[in-house]
Amino acid sequence: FGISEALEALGIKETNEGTLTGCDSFSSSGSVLESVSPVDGKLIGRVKTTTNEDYEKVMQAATSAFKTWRMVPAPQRGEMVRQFGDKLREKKEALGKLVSYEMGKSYQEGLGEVQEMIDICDFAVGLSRQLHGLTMHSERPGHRMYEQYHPLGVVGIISAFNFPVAVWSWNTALAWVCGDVCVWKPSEKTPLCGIACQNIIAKVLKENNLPEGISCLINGDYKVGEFMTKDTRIPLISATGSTRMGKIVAQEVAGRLGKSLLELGGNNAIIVTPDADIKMTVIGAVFGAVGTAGQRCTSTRRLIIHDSIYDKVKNAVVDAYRQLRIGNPLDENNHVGPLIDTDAVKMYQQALEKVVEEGGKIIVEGGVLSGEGYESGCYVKPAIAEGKPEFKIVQHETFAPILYLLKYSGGVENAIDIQNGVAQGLSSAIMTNNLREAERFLSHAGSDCGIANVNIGTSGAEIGGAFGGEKETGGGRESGSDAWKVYMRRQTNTINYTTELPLAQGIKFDL
Ligand code: UN1
Repeated sequence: FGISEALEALGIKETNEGTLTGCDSFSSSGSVLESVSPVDGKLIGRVKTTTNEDYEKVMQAATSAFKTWRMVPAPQRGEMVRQFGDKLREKKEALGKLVSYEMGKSYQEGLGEVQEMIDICDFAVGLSRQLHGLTMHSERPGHRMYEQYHPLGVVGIISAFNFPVAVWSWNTALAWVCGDVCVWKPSEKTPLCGIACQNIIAKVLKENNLPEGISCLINGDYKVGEFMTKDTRIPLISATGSTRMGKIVAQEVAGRLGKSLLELGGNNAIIVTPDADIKMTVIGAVFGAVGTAGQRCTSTRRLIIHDSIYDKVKNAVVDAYRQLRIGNPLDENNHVGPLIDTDAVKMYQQALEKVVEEGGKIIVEGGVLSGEGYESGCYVKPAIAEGKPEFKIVQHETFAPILYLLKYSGGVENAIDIQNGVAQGLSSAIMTNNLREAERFLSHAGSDCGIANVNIGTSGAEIGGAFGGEKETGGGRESGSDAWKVYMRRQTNTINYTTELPLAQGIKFDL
C-alpha cells in the first residue's frame, strides 16, 4: 500500500492541466501551489489557489447551505457526522499515509491523527443530542425563562501544517452538529490533506442529498485567509498557528467585532521533582520533544529539573536520545521524521546558534542530515541544550526538536515560577509521586496553562477535554468538554403566560 494507492483511495487525481482538484463544487482558478514532500523532496501534486472571485462563489455556496443545514434537527446532523466518522475509519490507512508523506510525521502519528478525527466525530454524534441550555426561575409570576443555543452561521477555519487534518475535524465536527457550515483554509504546506478530507465529506453529503456548501475548502496562503478574517458574513474564525499569525487574525476579526477562537504557540515544560519516576519521565520527555519532530504546539520544549536529580535525569534523557532513529517517517523503524521544509531547518539551526551565543551548552549535538534517504534536506538531529530560563531563545517557541534543560532548587514553587515565566500558556506537566507537589502544581497557585498534567508528558491530549491555552496561546478552547458553545449563539428567552404585563425589577408603569 504505497503513496499512489493512498492518493487514489482519497480521490486525489491529476487533471489534464497537471493540477489537482478534489471538490465537485469549488474550483479554484488562482496561481498554482506545489505540494512537496519533506520525506523525499518530491513533488506530490499541484493545487490551484482560491481567487477573490472563487471565494465569492464559495461563500454563496456556504451561506445558502447554512439555510438548509440549520433546519436539519441536531441529532440528524449528528447522523451525518456519524457517517463521516465511518468513512474516516475506512480511509484511516490512506489518510494516515498521506498525512505522514505530505507533512512528515511518523506513520503511527499520522494514524493517530486520523484516530483523533474519528474520536471527535463520535464525541460530536453524542453531543448532537446534548446541546443543552439552562432553565431559570423568573422573578415575575406566570413567567418562564430559559436559554437556548442556536447555530452561528459560517465558521471560518484556518489550520496549520503540523496537524493537517485533526485540527480541522475538531472544529468542523462540532460546528456541524451545532448547525453551522464551515469554510476551511488548510495550511498552504499541506493542501492535499485538505483536498483528501473534502473528498471524504463531499461523498457523505452527496449520499445524504445535502449541499456540499456545508463543508467548503479554499486554498492559498495568508492572503486567502484574509478573505475570511475581513468577511462580516463569517461570525467566527477559528485559527491555529503561530502567535504572530494569531495577533494579526485576532485584531482583524475584533475590528469587525467578530469572534475568534485562537490556538497559538506553546512553550511547554515538564517539571521533574526529586520524587519523579525517572523511567516515566524519560518516555514522556523524549516523546514530547521529538514526536512530530518537535512540531506540535504541545511539544515539550523545556525540562525543569530539581538540582538533586539533575545529572541523573540528564544522563537518562541523553542516553535515550542515542537510541533515536531518524529517517523516512513511513518506515516504522524510525522515530523521527523530517521538519516541514528547509525554512524550518534554518530556524532550528539559528536556535541552536542562539542558545550557545546566550551562554548555553549543547549536550546532544544537532545538525542537518545529508546523504541517502535525507535528500529533501529537511532531516535534523534532535538536540538538547542546557540553558537558563531567562534566555531569549528559551522563552521563544522554535518549531523543531530542541529540548532545553533548566535547573531549579528548593521547593516545587520555584519550578512553577520558571514554568509560568514565559509568554505562552498551552501545556505543562509535572513528574512526581509526591501528592503535595502534584496538588500545588494543579492549584490556582500552580501552572497557568490550559493543560496541566501529572505523570504524563505535555503532548498527546485526548479529544474529550477542552484543548487550548492561556496568554499568548490565545485563550481558545477546542474539541471536548463544552468547547461546542463557541460555535453557537446563546439566546435568553422569557415567556409570559398570564394576562398581566408586570415589569422586571418591580418597576411601576401604569397607563
Ligand atoms: C497541535 O499541535 O496543534 O495534544 C495539536 C496533542 C495533540 C494535538 C496537538 N492531540 O499533542
